[in-house]
Amino acid sequence: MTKSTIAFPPELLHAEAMSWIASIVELCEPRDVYFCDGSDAEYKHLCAELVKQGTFKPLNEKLRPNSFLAWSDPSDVARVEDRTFICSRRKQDAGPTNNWVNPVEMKKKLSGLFKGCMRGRTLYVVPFSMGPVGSPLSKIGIELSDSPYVAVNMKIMTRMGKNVWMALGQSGEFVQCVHSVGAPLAAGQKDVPWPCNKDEKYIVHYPEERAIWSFGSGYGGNALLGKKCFALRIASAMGRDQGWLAEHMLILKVESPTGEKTYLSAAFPSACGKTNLAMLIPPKEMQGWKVTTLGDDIAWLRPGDDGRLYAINPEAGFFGVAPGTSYKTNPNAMDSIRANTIFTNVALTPEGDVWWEGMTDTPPAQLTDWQGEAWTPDCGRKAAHPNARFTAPAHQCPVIDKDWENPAGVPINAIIFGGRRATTLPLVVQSFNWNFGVYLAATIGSETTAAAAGKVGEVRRDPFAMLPFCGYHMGEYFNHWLQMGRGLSNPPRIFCVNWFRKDANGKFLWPGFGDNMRVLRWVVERVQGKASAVESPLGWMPQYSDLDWSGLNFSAKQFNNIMAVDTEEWKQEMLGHEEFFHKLYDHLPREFGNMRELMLSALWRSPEKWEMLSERYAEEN
Ligand code: SAT
Ligand code: MN
Repeated sequence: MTKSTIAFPPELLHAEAMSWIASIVELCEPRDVYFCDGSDAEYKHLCAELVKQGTFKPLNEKLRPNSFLAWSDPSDVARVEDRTFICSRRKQDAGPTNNWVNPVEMKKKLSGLFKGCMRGRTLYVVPFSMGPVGSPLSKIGIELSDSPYVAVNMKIMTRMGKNVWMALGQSGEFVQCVHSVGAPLAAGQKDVPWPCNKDEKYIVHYPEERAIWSFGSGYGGNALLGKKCFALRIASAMGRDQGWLAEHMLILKVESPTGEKTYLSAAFPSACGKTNLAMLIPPKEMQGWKVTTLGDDIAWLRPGDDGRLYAINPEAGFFGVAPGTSYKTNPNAMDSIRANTIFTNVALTPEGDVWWEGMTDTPPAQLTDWQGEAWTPDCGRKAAHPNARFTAPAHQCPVIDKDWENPAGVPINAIIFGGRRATTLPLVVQSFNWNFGVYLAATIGSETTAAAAGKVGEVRRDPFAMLPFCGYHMGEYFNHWLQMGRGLSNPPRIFCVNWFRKDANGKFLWPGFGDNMRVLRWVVERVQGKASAVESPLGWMPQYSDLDWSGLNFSAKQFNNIMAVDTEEWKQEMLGHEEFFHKLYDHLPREFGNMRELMLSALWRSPEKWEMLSERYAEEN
């Protein structure tokens, strides 16, 4: 294949895109080039090809219609953060929390790796829109990938196909995404079911050029470049320059029994049940309350002319963690994946369906595990990889909101930040104001468990749940959030939650799941000015009588335990903030210093004297 023989589709009128595609063809030397049109017929055809090649196993048509199972190479099962780079021109623009290499040097390295890297393979041209095609909040990308697995996943996860060429026109902007599994085939060489490169992996972002180059992995966020690479890392840098926010947040709507609608977005570090919260089913005793889903992972937020913040979900599908998902924990997710779904690294049942840990109470008597080995419940191995995934169209979710594709977005009334903390952080608190909310969001994190590296109980800060996903200096990111607040006359109210507080015996104090609706109700009623609260050094807190307890046996004493603000714990916590902020010192907002001082002085006062804090916070910030 040479660049002069590329058959561009008639809809593609963008000269710059065409010459860029030609230059990548010249560099990577694919056997041929295929332009995806995004049709269902094409999807079917590509899936059939993937079956032929051994990458996909078709699942039982009755049990899991039009669905497929892929098993990856055992070495290619998750994002590779230590191989992820933000190559801004200046090191300080990437900041101390990102890996950085000089872009000139990185390009030299990558042009070596990409030279001829697609030999023997087809290059798929995947035009996609993050957000509804043509929405003023959406952005276009073009991914050039030698992986048909990527092409079919992108069809589910984004708006992909021909009409994107139309939206792009002759001179529209697009993000350049180049992806190779890094496994060229010599003449006559037989392919493997999951090609990847075991020695070299690079997930590289050039934020100034809005370009992404990914080499060596076929998996998830390493390869589906619309997701974390574009919609978070590149988009966060775009948002900084253009006055909007790209966030690692779910979006949901709460509707009250009287029909009032409140839109919430929420950020949590990984393994905090974001998909479960996005699709929450309220307890049956809370008659008439309804939750609908707009997104489970990423939100793009932009100020509207009315001074409110509007959100879209840039994605079109769910790329969710399978293990732990069940009809008990998340029936809506289970219904979303009942058909037309790609499963990766889950186990196969003898009937040709899928299974993973936690899907049913009793595991099947025999399975084929995610590495293709025979599996029985007593074999001592996991049947599914813990990071096994499903890729499913969002419209299959039974509680998908009717506005989930509204090109104007939805007005966000409240933003929730969650931590995973066994101690210290109360169940819920409302920030006094936007700026203080930014401070609290900058300090969220989770305690390390025995399985993770580091000391048990050590807090890993994950500001805004964006640590691996911010495409520029984290301190500048905090400043950008403060700046955004200044431009909003009706900003969302900010809340912090912690579903994971434990008692002295290590037992969770809060039931979680559907019962989180009790907290959401208070949040909604605070936004509407209906619920009362008391002041604490951390913000406004509900009292026992402010929450809806119908159908749950939860005493005032239990509530006080889960809401307690312990001065000694908070002295430690504030030291932890300082230690973390130290890393970002030269770019840290000045406002953060004032807020620390106020928090510290408030913590030193007795609870009887906590009153009027809100006014002091407002004055000083
Ligand atoms: O693989 S993804 O990056 O898409 C998901 C995740 O790791 O959070
Ligand atoms: Mn995520």
